[in-house]
Amino acid sequence: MPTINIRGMTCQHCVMLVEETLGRVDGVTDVEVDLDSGTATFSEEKPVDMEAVRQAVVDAGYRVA
Ligand SMILES: [Cu+2]
Repeated sequence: MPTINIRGMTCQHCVMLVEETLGRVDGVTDVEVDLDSGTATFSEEKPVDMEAVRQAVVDAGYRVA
C-alpha cells in the first residue's frame, strides 16, 4: 500500500480535503490520511501515477515531503 508524507495539514478539514483530492486520482481507492503523522495511505485498484498523486496534493494546497 503506497504511503506518502504530506506537509501543511493542520486540522481535520485538511484531512478531509486531502482524502477527497487523492480519491479523485485515477486508480486510487481507500484513502486514509493521518493528521498526527502527516501521512496518507491508499490502495491501488490499478497502477497509480505517483506524479498525478503528488500534483493532486500540490493543487489542494499541500506539499509532498
Ligand atoms: Cu486544516
